[in-house]
Amino acid sequence: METRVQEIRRAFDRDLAAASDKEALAAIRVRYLGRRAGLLTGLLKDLRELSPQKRAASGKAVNDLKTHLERSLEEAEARRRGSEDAPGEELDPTLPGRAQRPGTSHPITQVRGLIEEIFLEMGYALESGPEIETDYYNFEALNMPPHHPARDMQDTFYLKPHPFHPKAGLLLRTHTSPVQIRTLEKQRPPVKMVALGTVFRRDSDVTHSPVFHQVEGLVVDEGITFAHLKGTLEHFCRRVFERDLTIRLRPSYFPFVEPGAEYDISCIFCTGGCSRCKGSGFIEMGGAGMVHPAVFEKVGYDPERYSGFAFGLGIERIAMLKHGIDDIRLFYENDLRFLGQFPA
Ligand code: FA5
Repeated sequence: METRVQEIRRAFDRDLAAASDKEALAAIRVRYLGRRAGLLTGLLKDLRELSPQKRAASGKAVNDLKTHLERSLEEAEARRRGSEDAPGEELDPTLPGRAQRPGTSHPITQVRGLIEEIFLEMGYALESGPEIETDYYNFEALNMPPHHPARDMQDTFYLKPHPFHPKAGLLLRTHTSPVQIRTLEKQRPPVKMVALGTVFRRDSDVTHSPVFHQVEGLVVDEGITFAHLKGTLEHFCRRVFERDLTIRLRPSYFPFVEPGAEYDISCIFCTGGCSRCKGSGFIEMGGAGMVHPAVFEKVGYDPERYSGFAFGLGIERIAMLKHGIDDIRLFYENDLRFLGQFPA
């Protein structure tokens, strides 16, 4: 029996080494492991007919052979499958390629681009300022001296003095209004500028984020009036929301404008009151007003000669209204299921 086992093993190894394709391997499986007439099946049958002592002696050899046959065949079949899948072996050039989804710009970047475009059309210049600001530009030059209660509305992140910025009192700007001061310092009227950029506040809920984006507008010249402000806001809001709407100005307080106002647009979602306008028919947009004489004095302009208007608004707010988004955090989660809905 042991001699037969060895013969079968040698023959199997020879056959397996010579097998070059799937069919040859299948034939070997039938020849050696086939249920009815396989050589191993034959051996097992013969084993059953041996006396108990002889069966015990030959049983181990037959079992080892069985393990060898099964394992070697499985390995050979796996190798063949692997080489079939290898690149270049059976390339089908007619298969369609995997589509690459083109990237798009972030919805905030898209809305920012649209806002810039509208103001450039109106002849505004684009200005910018640093995101790490001094207390002077962020508050003091805007008529908010230390301990002014209006500072409480814009709590922010303060930087400790550091070798790279040794001056005390540096902070992350809370609004884009410091760019008003920087622009008025560097040029003389007529001034007609917008500044768009990132701002920071200690603020967080479904409509407020600690990092967000604002637009600042400033026009200064002789003879600028509140009517210019209203007309500008109305034209801008109609362009950005692509529809006819009206502007409503409500008296409000910002220390750097006088008179100051908050401006609303007639609701873009309804005609008679809905949850988005809280039944009022108007939606809040931002703050605005006429440049305060104290600001002109800080930058050395004669408030008797020059007048101007300024306004500010949040880019996220515009994007949320334009796209009907209720939760500001969606903009920053980088979820492609959300971002993919804004093809550029
Ligand atoms: C200001 O920041 C003033 N600098 C605006 C201004 C400019 C007034 C020029 C007068 C003249 P306010 O704090 O209201 O104002 O912010 C303006 C807009 O920024 C708000 O209407 C809102 O849309 C947006 N905003 C404010 N805080 C947040 C926040 N945490 N997250 C997202 N958007 C915000």
